[in-house]
Amino acid sequence: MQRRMVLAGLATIPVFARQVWAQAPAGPHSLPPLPYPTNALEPHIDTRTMELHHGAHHRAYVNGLNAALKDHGEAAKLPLHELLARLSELPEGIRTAVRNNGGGHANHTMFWQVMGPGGGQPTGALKEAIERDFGGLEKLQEQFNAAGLRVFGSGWVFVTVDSAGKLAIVTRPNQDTPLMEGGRVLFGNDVWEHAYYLLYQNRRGDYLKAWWNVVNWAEVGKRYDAARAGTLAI
Ligand code: MN3
Repeated sequence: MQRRMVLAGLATIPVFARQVWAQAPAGPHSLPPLPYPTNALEPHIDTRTMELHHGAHHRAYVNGLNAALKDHGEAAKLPLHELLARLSELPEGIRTAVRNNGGGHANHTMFWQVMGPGGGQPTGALKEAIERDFGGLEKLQEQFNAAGLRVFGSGWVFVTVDSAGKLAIVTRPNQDTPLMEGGRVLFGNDVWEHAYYLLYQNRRGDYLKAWWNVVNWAEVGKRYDAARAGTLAI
């Protein structure tokens, strides 16, 4: 029964991803389960996009990262945020693979967490920080959406948080992340076409606007508290 369920899930994953999965070495990193069903973010993010994005794209980053670390025991022992902060210390032969796949693993692990079907609004210390650093949620959203639109090609738009709780909007190309400079990500949105093309086609601006409907502010608030306590990792 268990096996049949796993195979039924596989049917939704394209052949290329199944092949990567079959060849990938086990661990040390693994694909975290989605914290909600794949249809939970409808109508803003469609089920098929979620299935492919989590089950194929994110899975490929995890497998690529494990493959890169296969013969590098010391690097394989590091927690992901530390591995990414120490890219320059890695052997040149695996640095690009770890940057792309490790960054992809970290970015998507964060991305699933900061979304949810509930919506809500920022509260407490997070709400105060948004007022202080952006002049309110609407202004944050405007600046964040504009920054996301300016990313040429594939990349991410993030709100970073430092240990004092100060917030800032930054963008990064490809699967780069502020974790690579030792920074911390409060939340971020994926502006690779695979994140929105099935539902929004080339209308990235519409996707950026709609995405705010699925931000899980309770979870972002917990991440804000963790950042100030020094315990936020990914
Ligand atoms: Mn993605």
